Amino acid sequence: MNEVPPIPSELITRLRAARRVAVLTGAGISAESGVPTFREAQTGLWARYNPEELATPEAFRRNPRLVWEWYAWRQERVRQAEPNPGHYALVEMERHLAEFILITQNVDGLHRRAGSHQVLELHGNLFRAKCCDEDRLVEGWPESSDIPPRCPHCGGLLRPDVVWFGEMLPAGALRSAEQAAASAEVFFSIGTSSLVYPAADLPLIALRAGATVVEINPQPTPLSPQVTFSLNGAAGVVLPALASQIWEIGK
Ligand code: BV8
Ligand code: ZN
Repeated sequence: MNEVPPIPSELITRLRAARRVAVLTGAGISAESGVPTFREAQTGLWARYNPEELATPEAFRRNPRLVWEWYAWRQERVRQAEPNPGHYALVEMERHLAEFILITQNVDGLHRRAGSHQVLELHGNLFRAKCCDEDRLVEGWPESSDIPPRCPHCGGLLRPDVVWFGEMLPAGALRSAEQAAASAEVFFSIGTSSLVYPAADLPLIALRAGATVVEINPQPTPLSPQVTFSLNGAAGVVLPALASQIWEIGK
């Protein structure tokens, strides 16, 4: 998993000439930071739960305490994690390109912690909470034994500010992501199983608009047969190698 796969010279040429690049990331880019990917088996007391069943409004309605504690556990995992070379290579990419947008499905906030600025969070963020009744962000709440805690404004239940299955994505972020995919010269799909919609549509929008689409993933995905270039390796290995070959970084 740690060797750098061959990077086609045609891809290097296109990236050197590119002015507009868009990137879609999934849980795989945080794997090398030690954050488990969304679909890999969960550990410890969460082993018996399927994330796709927990990340739903139904699960929260049925057992708000269980769902809140699952997110608290994930927050703790992320707090102990650090961005990895894959995150930092994307920060470099943003610095070198005239127009660059980073669209993420991840809710761990690691892209911003690494120093990326143009980030669109399609599925929200683990570290933000919102009131179920007022649907507004809540920055803080008084210490209490309530799990989930209560909204300090109206007493309603608080929930993580993430997009659950069956919920709409933030309209502004999705629209910007679709526009970026439609106008990018090069579109990267990195560390995602390409199973979840509408995020999984973005590389297809880029393809239809004539972009060069590059997938970086150690495993094949449903997108793999359609991309222009497939780099079968770990993001934390492939992205730094790509950045150094394009911008001679670290030479
Ligand atoms: C919506 C936030 C509509 C919460 C998440 C049938 C067909 C089409 C669509 C649907 C359908 N049935 C249902 C739907 C809709 C559904 C959907 O797409 N379901 C899928 C499963 C079929 N979508 C939704 O519900 C979306 N909303 O459609 O609303 C609507 C319309 C009208 C009115 C109301 C509603 C909402 C989707 C968002 C759900 N929330 N997360 C949380 O995180 O707790 S999605 C969840 O999956 C994660 O957040 C993650 O972001 C996302 C995708 O997973 P990945 O990031 O790809 O992670 P995964 O583990 O799957 O894969 C990791 C990959 O990394 C692997 O490929 C692995 O090989 C690779 N990898 C590993 N190591 C590395 C690596 N790659 C690189 N380097 C490494 N080192
Ligand atoms: Zn409230």
